[in-house]
Amino acid sequence: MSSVPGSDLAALKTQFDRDGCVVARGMFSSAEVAELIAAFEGIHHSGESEKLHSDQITDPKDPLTHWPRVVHPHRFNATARRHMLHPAVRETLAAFFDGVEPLAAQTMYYFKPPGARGQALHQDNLYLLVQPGTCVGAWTAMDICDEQNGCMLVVPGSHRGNLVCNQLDADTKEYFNSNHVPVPKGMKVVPVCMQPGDTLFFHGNLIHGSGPNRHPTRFRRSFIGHYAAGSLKEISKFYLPLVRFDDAMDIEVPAAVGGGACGETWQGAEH
Ligand SMILES: O=C(O)CCC(=O)C(=O)O
Repeated sequence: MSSVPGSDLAALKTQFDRDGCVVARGMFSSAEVAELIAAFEGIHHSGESEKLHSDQITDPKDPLTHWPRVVHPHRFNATARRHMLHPAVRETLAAFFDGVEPLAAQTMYYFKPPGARGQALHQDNLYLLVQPGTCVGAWTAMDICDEQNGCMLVVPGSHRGNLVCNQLDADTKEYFNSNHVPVPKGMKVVPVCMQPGDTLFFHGNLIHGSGPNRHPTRFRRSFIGHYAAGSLKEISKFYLPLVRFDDAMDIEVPAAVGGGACGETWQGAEH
């Protein structure tokens, strides 16, 4: 029996192949969402996330200085690791990878408090450098996510294009990253409204990001995993070791060298 709640895997795959992204509703139960929220409140209050985050935002007036995203929590927190290896996520990814077992490469947790900047449009494969194939993100909402609190923004169909190396400057008042990928001609940016427990799956070449959280009181918390098909031959060293879904052993593959399609600038970078 499928572990994917109420979802038709074939329909999810059809939409994923067509648009480069799809929302699976209710992937995580409300108990699982509550468990993740409690674990990350604990990590936040322990001060660990400020030591571990990688963005180096230090302006005391910036909400992200006080609520930095947590990078790679599966490496030190058992709840994050267990949810990274969620059975319904595994089953969905295996369908997207045409039956090849997925491996986990990364986790992140964004608190995105009121007033926080968003993340300008980007493509994850530029950073993960998965070869052959692609990485896939599984982004699970902990809160109601809408345009007011900075929901995810996607450009459906953009996964069919190449990685865009010539990026533009992003408005750093609105976004915490400094570059953005322009929207290809004829394509549109679409907001993805989600309920707690819904998971957005997205292809590594999909252009995506999020706007600022303009809501006066609501956080926009999310738990994110990045994955690749087990047939991959290399990935950026920042994402090694990879983790099998049975958690029996970590997997090493060669680290990508040369920075992929966009050259050295991106080598080993994180996103
Ligand atoms: O959560 C966000 O605002 C952006 C996350 C993202 O772009 C990603 O996980 O690749």
